[in-house]
Amino acid sequence: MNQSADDGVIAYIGLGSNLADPSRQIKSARIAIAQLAGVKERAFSSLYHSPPMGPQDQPDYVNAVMCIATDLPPIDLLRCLQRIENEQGRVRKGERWGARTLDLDILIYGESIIELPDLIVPHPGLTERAFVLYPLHEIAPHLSVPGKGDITDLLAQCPMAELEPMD
Ligand code: A4P
Ligand code: MG
Repeated sequence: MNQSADDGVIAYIGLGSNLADPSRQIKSARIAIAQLAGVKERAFSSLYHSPPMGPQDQPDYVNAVMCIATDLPPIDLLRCLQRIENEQGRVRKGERWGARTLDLDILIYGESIIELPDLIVPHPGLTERAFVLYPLHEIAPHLSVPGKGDITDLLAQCPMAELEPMD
């Protein structure tokens, strides 16, 4: 169901946090995203816990995926998500894959394949990351990821490893 809908385009957002009470950060971000003008929440996955990908000297992460219907163009949606990251205390230190209070990635935007300097969609990490694929599959088990294939096939090639659903 990644076609357009009455309320706009169906998009999927990846949420991640590993600082300052990560579960609370994810829940606050969910509310902030759902309150954006031009955005309606369609589904929200369970929260998932996992060890950090990248530098290991940082806390474990909490991740989730949200499905929205939106009439915001993709770049406007990105700017809104970056504003929410900043409002929740995100500090960019320039370290790749470093610790953060909140990371919001546009995973999928309808059928679009976008390759702009500031925005690549579908998100390039999507196919390798268990902490993205499993929550995405939970809320969209029949999804076809533009240019990448069916979510079930992607999931079959990505071990769950240490990813754990939280209560
Ligand atoms: N950007 C390009 N495409 C997109 C998109 N589809 N969605 C640009 C959002 N942003 C996109 O992002 C850097 C730039 O990516 C932005 O300026 C935007 O224009 P950023 O959020 O400032 O920096 P970042 O998040 O540190 O970089 P990056 O490469 O996006 O990091 P990732 O890939 O998000 O990885 N381990 C676990 N277990 N769980 C995690 O969630 N996350 C990371 C961060 C590392 N390890 C993790 C997790
Ligand atoms: Mg990011």
